[in-house]
Amino acid sequence: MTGPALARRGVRAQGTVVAAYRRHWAVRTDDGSSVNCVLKGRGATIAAGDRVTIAVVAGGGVVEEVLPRRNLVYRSDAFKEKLIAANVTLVVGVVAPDLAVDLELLDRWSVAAEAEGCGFLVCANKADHPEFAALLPRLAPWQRLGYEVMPLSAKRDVRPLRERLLGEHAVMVGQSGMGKSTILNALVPGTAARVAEVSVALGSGRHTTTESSLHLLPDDPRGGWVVDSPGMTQFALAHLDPAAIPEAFVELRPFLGHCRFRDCRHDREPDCAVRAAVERGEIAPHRVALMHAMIAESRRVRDPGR
Ligand SMILES: Nc1nc2c(ncn2[C@@H]2O[C@H](COP(=O)(O)OP(=O)(O)O)[C@@H](O)[C@H]2O)c(=O)[nH]1
Ligand SMILES: [Mg+2]
Ligand SMILES: [Zn+2]
Repeated sequence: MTGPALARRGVRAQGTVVAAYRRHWAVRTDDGSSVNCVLKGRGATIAAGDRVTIAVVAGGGVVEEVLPRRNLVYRSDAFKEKLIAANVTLVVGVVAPDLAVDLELLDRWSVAAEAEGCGFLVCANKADHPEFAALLPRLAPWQRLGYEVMPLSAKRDVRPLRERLLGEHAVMVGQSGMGKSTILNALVPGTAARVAEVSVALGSGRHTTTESSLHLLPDDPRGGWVVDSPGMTQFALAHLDPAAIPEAFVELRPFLGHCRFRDCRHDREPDCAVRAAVERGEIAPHRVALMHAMIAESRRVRDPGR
């Protein structure tokens, strides 16, 4: 335990989970102490960003209660769930010009953000890179959907992103190598050292970003924070309710409820408002194809016999 005095033994405190490793959680109490905690009882889901009540005991703390959360951003397929963060207000998808960007991930991140009631921002990093000019036009479709695409050079100046993140509870997602850790280090100096310290304290013994970690934005009176998540090559959202998935595609919303059949799957039904919009060129066909694929993923997990 480090930091100011309030978190003395026997004292109860509220705080925010900043890192998780197996059955251990690093909690930052509201008075600024860092306490390495275990859970009382079993079975609770706890993610970075969760608000918890802890009791301080010899050598650390015990999580007594996870306070109600506004949302939980996580990935899931038929085999595993990977928690990313709780109480999120903004998902930041990081891409860069020097690696092969899987653009389907951008759609999936935007769907995850919409499904959890968050904003979505595309951060186009490495603006100083010679190939950057070729990346921006590829991101235009997300701009047309209404999402902000922010060019950034983490190596030169992260201030535009910092301004945008003030007061937000943000998670950065992206493939490995896009620059998430570099961005975070520039936003919150000393991050790499702190991640290493926490991972040693929690017994992971690894100094890499294998789990999500939460970092307070310095000098933000509104208490903004950013979560760095491990690099990912897939982003499955099998836990989403199939019926809620179309709503998470922003451009479909104006058409939902206007099909002939109330339970229209927007597939082969006659008088489908969504398909009509695709045919008029108002909706990109690949987004509707992804919607169908995500609904199928979700159904397979709910009913593996299908
Ligand atoms: N040219 C350039 N390189 C960057 C920038 N940001 C990160 N990088 C480099 O990209 C590589 C991957 O960065 P890292 O932060 O580890 O990516 P992560 O896997 O997403 O966390 C490193 O070699 C960084 O130095 C940038 O703005 N410009
Ligand atoms: Mg990283
Ligand atoms: Zn329809």
